Amino acid sequence: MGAVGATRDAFEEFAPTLLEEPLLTAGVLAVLFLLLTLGGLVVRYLRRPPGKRFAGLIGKYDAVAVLMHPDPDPDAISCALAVKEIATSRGTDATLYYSGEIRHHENRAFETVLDIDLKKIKSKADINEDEIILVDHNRPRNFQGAEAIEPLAVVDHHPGVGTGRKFTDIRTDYGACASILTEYFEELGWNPVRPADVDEDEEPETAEGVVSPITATALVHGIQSDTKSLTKGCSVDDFNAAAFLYPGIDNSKLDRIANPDVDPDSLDAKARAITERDVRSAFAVSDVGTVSNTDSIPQCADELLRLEGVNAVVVLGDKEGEIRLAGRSKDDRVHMGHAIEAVVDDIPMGKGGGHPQMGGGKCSIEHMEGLGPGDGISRDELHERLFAAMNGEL
Ligand SMILES: [Mn+2]
Repeated sequence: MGAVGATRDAFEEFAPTLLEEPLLTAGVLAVLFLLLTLGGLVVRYLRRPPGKRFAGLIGKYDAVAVLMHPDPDPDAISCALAVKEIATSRGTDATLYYSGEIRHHENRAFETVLDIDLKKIKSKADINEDEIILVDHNRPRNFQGAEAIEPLAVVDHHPGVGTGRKFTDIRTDYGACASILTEYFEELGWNPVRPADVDEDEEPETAEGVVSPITATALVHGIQSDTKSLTKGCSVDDFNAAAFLYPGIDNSKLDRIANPDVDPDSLDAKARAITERDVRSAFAVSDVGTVSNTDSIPQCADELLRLEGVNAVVVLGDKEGEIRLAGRSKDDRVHMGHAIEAVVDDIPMGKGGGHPQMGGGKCSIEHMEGLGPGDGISRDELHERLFAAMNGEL
């Protein structure tokens, strides 16, 4: 007799008992039904899309802090806005924090045109809430007490090992973190609303199920600015997210934040960067002299990198006794962050660093000229050292 036969025998022995005891039968069926239902619920719970898990988690708290990375950009700011909108719909207060500066005139235009309330912090003690959600970065950095923070949740598209205690969603194939938050809205069943449909007095951002035009416009700009208008480093998900948000875009506001007016001083600095450029083979250095707005220095570097045949560029300028350097490289031989670091390393209090394609640094003119232990270097020598660093000679 095989195993099947044995099972059948056992069933035949058990079945009559079941038939004789209707109460027992009902009991067994009820328990079975309960187990199946519970199992189904658990499976459904585990399979909930991240947007629903994220919203459910935030809803458990009275208040959360949303932390952007230092010197937040449109992607980070728009993500923070989206988290706030989700939190508000769940009755949770959300306060948006950043460290550093809101730099670049595009980012400041973003903040003012969209009338966003962001709180600047210098240390962990400036954050009032116990629970912290990180957007567009996965490890808090660049302020006092940053390392001690154990975030509740992390939503990001950068590589890294930072995680949230209860929720982590890092998608490195996405061009913008804003695309991830946009998907959360989709998963929650929310839809963008046409700007004309919104009554200005009515605080639309609290309406559940509706992505406000401010947030939709911000997210689109976040996607555009992190992907060079969907031309660089983006995936189909970024295109889909932009398409989803499209009906909610406030076109005039998007135009104002994407193409802000340029101040005359920045335009002058750009002109000097172009005319004063020193190009040697594939590298360029340009000294724009004294500037009123240091944001113009990296913009000059971006502009010069567009010059045919130039693969790496450093622009320097000064403001209030401090020299700022901004470098860009599309040359695999030049790690721009390391190059600038090597140049300012010998100057007391000099700071430099960055990524392979993008680097920056600063040093005080006083220290450069030799207050410190070294003999000091002149501005012309600094200029020469930049070429040496790009050539890998430092
Ligand atoms: Mn980003």
